[in-house]
Amino acid sequence: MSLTLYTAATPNGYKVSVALEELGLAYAVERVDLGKGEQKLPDFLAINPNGRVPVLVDDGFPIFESGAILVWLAEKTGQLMPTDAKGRSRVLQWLMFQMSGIGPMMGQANVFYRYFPEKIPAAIARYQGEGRRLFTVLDAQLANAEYLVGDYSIADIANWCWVRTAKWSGIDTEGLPHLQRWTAAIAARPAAQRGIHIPEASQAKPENAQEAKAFADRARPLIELGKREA
Ligand SMILES: N[C@@H](CCC(=O)N[C@@H](CS)C(=O)NCC(=O)O)C(=O)O
Repeated sequence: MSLTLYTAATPNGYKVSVALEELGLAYAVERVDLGKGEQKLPDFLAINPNGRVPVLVDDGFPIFESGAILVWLAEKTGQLMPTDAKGRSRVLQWLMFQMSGIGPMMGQANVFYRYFPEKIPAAIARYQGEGRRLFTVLDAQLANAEYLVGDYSIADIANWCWVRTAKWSGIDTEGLPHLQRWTAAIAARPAAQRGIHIPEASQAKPENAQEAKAFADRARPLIELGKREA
């Protein structure tokens, strides 16, 4: 069995390294330089037509979309997700909640709060507000449960890898004690601690700055277009 993770120091990439560490699987890491645009090169597009990290290649079979990778790993090992239909569905529900809500909303909050060359208060408020609303949903779910669904699962890993970066998105977790307790509990897990350093963020910092600049360059024509249409 050979596993190769194509990744970068980002929340979506960390979901997979945290899961692989938790499962104790051996894997090779191929760091993708997002700043240099390596994710858009033909070789990479052959394993992910969407041109984004992470991608896991399992014995030559490529899997893209972090949620799909987590399900693959859970099903392959029989761990981090129940095997009965209802238990599996509950985990998938909270995984989809992250993939369609927490991830995109926090991602857009980061774009408008951190990177966008123009500050658009309504856009920042919209994405931070929706992020905070989704946090309250997690907090309510965690009020009566240690983890999102029964035992620690891929749903916790997916949500945690984003929620732990709330400050960077400018989203407050004050007044959400269950979410805070859960965030700290997962942060204390050795596998989670290892996973969020694969790859090491310090190596990625200059590229992140480059990535921010590249984003600003790509966004400029869209802003000009918006002005013309207004
Ligand atoms: N829904 C995808 C999102 C992947 C994604 O947005 N990856 C970002 C890093 S977190 C990326 O590769 N960005 C580089 C780019 O957009 O070119 C997943 O969960 O795998």
